Amino acid sequence: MTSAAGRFITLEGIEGVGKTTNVEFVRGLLEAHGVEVVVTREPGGTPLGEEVRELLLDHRHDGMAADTELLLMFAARAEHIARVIRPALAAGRWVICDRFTDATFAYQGGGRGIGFERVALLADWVHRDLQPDLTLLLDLPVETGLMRAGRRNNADRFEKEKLDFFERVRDAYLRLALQEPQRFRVITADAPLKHVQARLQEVMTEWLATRIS
Ligand code: T5A
Repeated sequence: MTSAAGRFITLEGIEGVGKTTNVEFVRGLLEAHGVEVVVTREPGGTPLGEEVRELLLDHRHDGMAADTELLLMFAARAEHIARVIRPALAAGRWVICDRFTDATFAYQGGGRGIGFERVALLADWVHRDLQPDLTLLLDLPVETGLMRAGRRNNADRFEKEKLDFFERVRDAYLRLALQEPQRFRVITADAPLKHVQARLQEVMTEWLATRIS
């Protein structure tokens, strides 16, 4: 079974919600429908983007100006769109991306306090008509997410932020979901993994029913 055109699916949420874990689960669901899938991530997804990611996450750059951070996110994204996302979609592949521009609205717009308007200006410049077809927003309380993420060593520059930063990020994500209910599906991630994945499967099955023939 194949689709006529590529589709663009993103996973979003604060640290530790389970995006990376569930990207693979969603890939499996799509491949079971015969869909050819490209899995990628932001910041990153290209050699240049992965180098920008290192700059963004590295503690050597603690205190980076919020605008620098914002522009680096979009610089990596411009490369990612040109080299990976648009070519894959044009070839009829489906793209699953671990974070995209909603993360910039949430982290830089909400968390850093830049606001949605300036992020929207850059989004319009960098990718105009390109929007995810579906965004799976995994949501849970900030403390739970940070506890899960904190099981790893070497917290990066973002993971060292304080609780109120992540509360603003979570709040921004939930506002985005309210603004675009057609595109977003909010999945409660504060549950055992098998429950989260059962819900993801339900949501994906319903969404795919109208998109794959
Ligand atoms: N960023 C990114 C911006 O500020 N602006 C932007 O525009 C973009 C694109 C790096 C950082 O960049 C920032 C946001 C980030 O701070 P990242 O590496 O994608 O981005 O993000 P992280 O959130 O740091 O990735 P994490 O790995 O912390 O979170 P995930 O991917 O959501 O979580 P995952 O899957 O690694 O799971 C974390 C742990 O929880 C367990 C897993 O096994 C793992 O140990 N887990 C569960 N445990 C119990 N129950 C469940 N249901 C579980 N699901 C997963």
